[in-house]
Amino acid sequence: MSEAGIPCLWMRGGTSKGAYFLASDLPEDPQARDDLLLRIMGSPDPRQIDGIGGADPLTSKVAVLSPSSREDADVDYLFLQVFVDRPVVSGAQGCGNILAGVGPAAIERGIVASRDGETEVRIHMVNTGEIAVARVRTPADRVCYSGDADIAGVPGRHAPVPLMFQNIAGSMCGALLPTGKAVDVIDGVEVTLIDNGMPCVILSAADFGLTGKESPEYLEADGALKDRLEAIRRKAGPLMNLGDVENSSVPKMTLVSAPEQGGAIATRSFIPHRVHASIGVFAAITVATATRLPGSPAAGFCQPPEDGRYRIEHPSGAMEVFLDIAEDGTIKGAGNIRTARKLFDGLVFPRERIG
Ligand code: NQM
Repeated sequence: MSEAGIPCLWMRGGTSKGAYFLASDLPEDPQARDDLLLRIMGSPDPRQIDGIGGADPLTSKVAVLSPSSREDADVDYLFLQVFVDRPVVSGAQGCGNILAGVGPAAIERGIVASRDGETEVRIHMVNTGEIAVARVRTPADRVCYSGDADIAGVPGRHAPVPLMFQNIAGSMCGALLPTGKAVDVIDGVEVTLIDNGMPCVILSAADFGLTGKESPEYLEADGALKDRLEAIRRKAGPLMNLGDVENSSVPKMTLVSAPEQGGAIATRSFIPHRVHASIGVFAAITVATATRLPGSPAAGFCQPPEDGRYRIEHPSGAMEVFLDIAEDGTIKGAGNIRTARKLFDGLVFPRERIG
């Protein structure tokens, strides 16, 4: 017998797309929930043909929302990455792009009351335990998705959703530099193992014989490169306090090189097996942070911008992230502007269990 439809908001958050659910509409047991999400997305299957996933890690994402369990937040947001071609659902990372849709979705679903004009939504990011503050346009108390903000990787202009974060260092690794060093050497390659919101391994593209400006398709077709990066990633996992990362979406592998569009640095990000069409929000903040570490493969490309605005170049343009830097050089906070859009609101019908 087919299962009943489950209320689901399908939204674009930044340069990603995902299914936004109320926790109360999903099974409480994590294993039953993950099994259901795999069937909803159509995983494991490289085409996700029998589900709503878009056959790409950037469009196979889930946000689970509930009224906040914390006094200092309005909504709890659990991010889940549904792997496309493996039966894996991982909560080992947050996602700043899907985060952009959380404020609007929380208002749409009545978790957060809107205010006439603009509504500030304090979001408890359950994966990392940190708080994000989003500002959502709400003229006449309704979420407004149209506006003038333009983000690289998304056609057209939309209402801006400014996001601010504090104390995101060591979000998953326990410390900004989990090995205590700005540079480690793995398999003979100099790397920076760093987490300012997203666990990332920063590597110089030149160390792999690359310019760092190659297209995602070109990089994905290079099996030898992918094998080398995956070998380094597996060794980096335990060093970053992430344990065995075989079935984990972190750490991300970010190749860096000199900027060529006036930005701070150029990037190509393996997330961790496919190459990102642009770059994740927390990943960009983490790369910007790495540019400040003497000796890092990310250092030396840019003069630190005086206003703290770092443009991180990526395959579809550049993402600007803001670092709020204290006088002693520590990073107090970070921010970014995203856009989001409600694409579909309805019931989703999961595929039946196979076998
Ligand atoms: O780093 C993709 C995305 C992301 C993550 C990924 C993200 C972030 O672009 O904050 O947004 O790295 O898997 O959605």
